[in-house]
Order: sequence, then structure tokens, then C-alpha cells
Amino acid sequence: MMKIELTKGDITKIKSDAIVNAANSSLLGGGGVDGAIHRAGGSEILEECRQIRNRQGKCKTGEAVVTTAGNLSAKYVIHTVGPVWNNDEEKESQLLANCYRNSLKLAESLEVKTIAFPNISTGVYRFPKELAAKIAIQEVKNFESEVIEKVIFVCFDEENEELYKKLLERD
Ligand code: AR6
Repeated sequence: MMKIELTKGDITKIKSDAIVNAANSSLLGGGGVDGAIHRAGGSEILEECRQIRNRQGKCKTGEAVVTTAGNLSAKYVIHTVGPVWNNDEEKESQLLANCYRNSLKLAESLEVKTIAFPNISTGVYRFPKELAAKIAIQEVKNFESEVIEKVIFVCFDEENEELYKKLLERD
């Protein structure tokens, strides 16, 4: 079973083999955690994102791609595109679950031992935080891995930290 850790702070400062980025389908950067990762990781990340764009086009919602982590201490950045919340709970929940599952699958294929997730879609994309936290925890718990040893949920705001604490203590 993978160990689950909860921490509050900036994901670019976290020590982990892979960190996950809440990107958009252009893969060309943005604000929030995406902006922070590109700023701290440097231009190498954007350059690889461009190469991926040229190869496969945009990244669809729920899917994930990998680049170098540039100047960050991680080995990889896994970019996944969360859904924009538009009140279609069933569809958007599935898509958010896909983000976590596809990121974990990719991490496993890269033989990553630790992976850190931000609270995907809960910023600009307005996904309800409690539902997003439940989905994130469920997907991580349901993922069976012989390779990944630890998953770190990195909360940036207090509300998410409290929600994760409550949900993780419950089970
Ligand atoms: N470390 C960890 N978490 C962070 C950080 C950080 N440095 N900065 C913000 N967060 P958002 P989304 C949290 O808006 O909702 C971008 O422009 C933040 O508090 O970054 O998936 C992309 O390019 C929130 O809980 O991502 C897309 O266009 C969580 O990260 C769009 O935003 C996600 O907030 C994606 O929207």
C-alpha cells in the first residue's frame, strides 16, 4: 500500500521524485500552481511542453504528460489537465478522477517512488473543494502500485488542508 502524506505549502518546494502540475490543455503555462512550477522550474519545462504539443497536440482534460522538472529538485513534472467545474457533477468528477489515475499510471511507468499532487481544479477551475478532495483520496487509495511508495497531497490553502485532514482521519 502506498503511504499518504498531507502537507501545506508551495509544491515547488516539496522533495518528491515527481510533482504534478494542474495545467491547461495548451500546456503552455498559466497562473496558480502552473505559473509557480514554470517560474521555479525554468524554461526547460516549457520547451519540453512545446515539443509535446508539436508531437501530439493539446492535452485533453483528464490526461497527463511528463516533462523534466528543470531547476526543481524533483526528477519529473507530470502535467495533467483538470476539468473546469460547470455543474455536471458526474462527468466532471470522472474527469478529475482520470487526472489522478493517469498521473499515477505515468509515475509508475517512470518508476517514481514519491509523487506530490496539488489540489487539481480547485483554483481557477472552481471545482468544489470537498468533492475534489474525496475524489483525490479515493483514486489514490484505489491505485495499487508495486513501485510508488508515497503520495503527498500538497495543500496551498487552509480550507483544503482542513478538508484533507478530516477526510484522511476518517478512514
Ligand atoms: N503550490 C501548491 N498549490 C498551489 C500553488 C503552489 N505554488 N499555487 C496555487 N496552488 P489553480 P486549477 C493551489 O488555479 O484550478 C492555471 O492558470 C490553489 O490554491 O492553480 O486546476 C492553469 O494554467 C488551488 O487549490 O489550478 C489552468 O489554466 C490548486 O493549486 C488553470 O489555472 C489549483 O489551483 C487550472 O486551474
